[in-house]
Amino acid sequence: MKNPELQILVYGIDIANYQIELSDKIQIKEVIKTENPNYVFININTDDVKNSTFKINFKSGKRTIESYTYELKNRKRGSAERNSFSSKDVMYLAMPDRFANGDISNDSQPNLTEKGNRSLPSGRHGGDLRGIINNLDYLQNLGVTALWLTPANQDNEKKTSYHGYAQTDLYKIDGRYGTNEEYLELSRDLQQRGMMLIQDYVTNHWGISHWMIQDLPTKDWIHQFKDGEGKYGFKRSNYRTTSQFDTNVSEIDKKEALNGWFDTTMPDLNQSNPLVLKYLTQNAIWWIEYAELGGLRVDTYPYNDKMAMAKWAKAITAEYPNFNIVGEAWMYNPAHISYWQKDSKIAAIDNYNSNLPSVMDFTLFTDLPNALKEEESWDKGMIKIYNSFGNDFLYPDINNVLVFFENHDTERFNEIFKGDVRYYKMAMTLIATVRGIPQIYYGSEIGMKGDKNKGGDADIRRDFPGGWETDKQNAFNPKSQTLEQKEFHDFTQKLLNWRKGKDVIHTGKTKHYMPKEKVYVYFRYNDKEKVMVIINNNEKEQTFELSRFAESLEATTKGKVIISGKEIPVSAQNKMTISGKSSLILELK
Ligand SMILES: [Ca+2]
Ligand SMILES: [Ca+2]
Repeated sequence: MKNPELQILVYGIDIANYQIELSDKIQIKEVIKTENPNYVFININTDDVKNSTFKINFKSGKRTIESYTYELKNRKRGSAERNSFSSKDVMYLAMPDRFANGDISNDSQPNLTEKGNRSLPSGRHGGDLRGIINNLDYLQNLGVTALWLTPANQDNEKKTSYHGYAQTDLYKIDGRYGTNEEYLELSRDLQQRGMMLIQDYVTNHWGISHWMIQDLPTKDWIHQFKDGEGKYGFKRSNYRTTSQFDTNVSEIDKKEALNGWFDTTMPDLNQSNPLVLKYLTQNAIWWIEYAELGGLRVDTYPYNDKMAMAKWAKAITAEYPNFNIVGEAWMYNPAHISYWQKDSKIAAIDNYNSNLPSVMDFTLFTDLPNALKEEESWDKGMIKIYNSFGNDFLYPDINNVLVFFENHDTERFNEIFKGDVRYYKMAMTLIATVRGIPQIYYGSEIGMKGDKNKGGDADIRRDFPGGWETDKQNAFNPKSQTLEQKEFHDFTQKLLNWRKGKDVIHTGKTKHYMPKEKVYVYFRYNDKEKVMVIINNNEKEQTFELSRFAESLEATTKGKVIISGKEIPVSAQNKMTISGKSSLILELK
């Protein structure tokens, strides 16, 4: 690696009471001991290591009590330049437990507490990596190119562990999903298809059953509150992460936001402890290298120590200069979100640079369904979408922003609009043609619903139909999709596959025109191509003069309709008609 320093954590009863020696005359730079004698941290310089393995010997006087063989693998060829996700890609978010069960023999594991039980909405349903590998044709044909899985590492909490965000072993895939080798197999299968795997990384917290939480290396490994509850001083976060940059903030609010726990089973990690930060950094790099990852998605980004996270992102991107990392900064103001993107001028006011390449457009996510369902007025309805893009100047790299209308934590879009495919098509058209990286959520492409308000998180994370052998219907196979599923699916498939080759969408500029009569029009353009997008949220068919768009249309005479392929006359001298509640994408000629 570019950074030759390595910290090896050794765990064992009273291990700190022994002398430590390395074989092959490898020099130890430093041995760090903590108040817990069961841990030692050994710093070495890997440039000093000539062989692929060496021994760590633990001695008492002249006697060797214990010896461990450590393997140092070579870096994989080309790993520094591996392709990472960008605006060329479409990201598909799936939950491994809920997508497909490809191996019923791993549903329950003797060493893992929660057993497979599909009848429990928040239980383990048995989905796994094999199920995903078996359905890669489906994803590839759909037109997605990047697969974001919610955490697949071991989460051995007693219940509701299926979401994976309370990890108990950061170096091991959960046995109910498969093995580390299968995770690598999935990544390689994806790469062979020109696709990539994105890991969901959690720096803010681990599961309370994590072996290191059960025997803390240092008391300050996690945040504990003197007036908190239980053995570990639990206090819930107030979730007010604007405290990260609020110049008027009170210390108590800031402390409770950043150091409070995300949930009772998720002890809040102290990234300002250099040992914690080193562990998180080395672990992330290990996964990128081992599993040949195409990117990271970082959970609960603004809940972390921001100075430590800037170092974390810098250490990773120093090893992998093309590597993309998107942080979940779930905030409601574009200035607040843009603060977290690398080289943000907003953050520079605060003398801060996150080094984080990508963020998520949570304001568009919030505005989009409202815009489509509200009565129009001065500040309501389609104008919300127009106003949302008016904030693009705040982002240092607007093409590296995730655009989405739902994820695993939000109400399902098709639930909000009662399964009305017209709304889905308008929203999909928008996220597939505006700047940024479209991110879609499993099942919506076949019209899946789920009500978070009534059924909680489990209801927006239902099983994909056809992923289980006993399922009555299989939506993975287009031939056995219902007519309704087919309408969602075919539209998505055509749109995403069209988008694949379109530089003008990936990196082109945008020019948009304020909505009139609930019709929103924008153009994506570069030196070679021009695409016109029209979204009509009016129930009625709309006919309008194109002269208002003359500065974009220029000498255009016709346009090819995506998805039908039909050519129609389009010019600034003519009118255009678009049917109610629909969208139109035109490649202009
Ligand atoms: Ca299984
Ligand atoms: Ca925190």
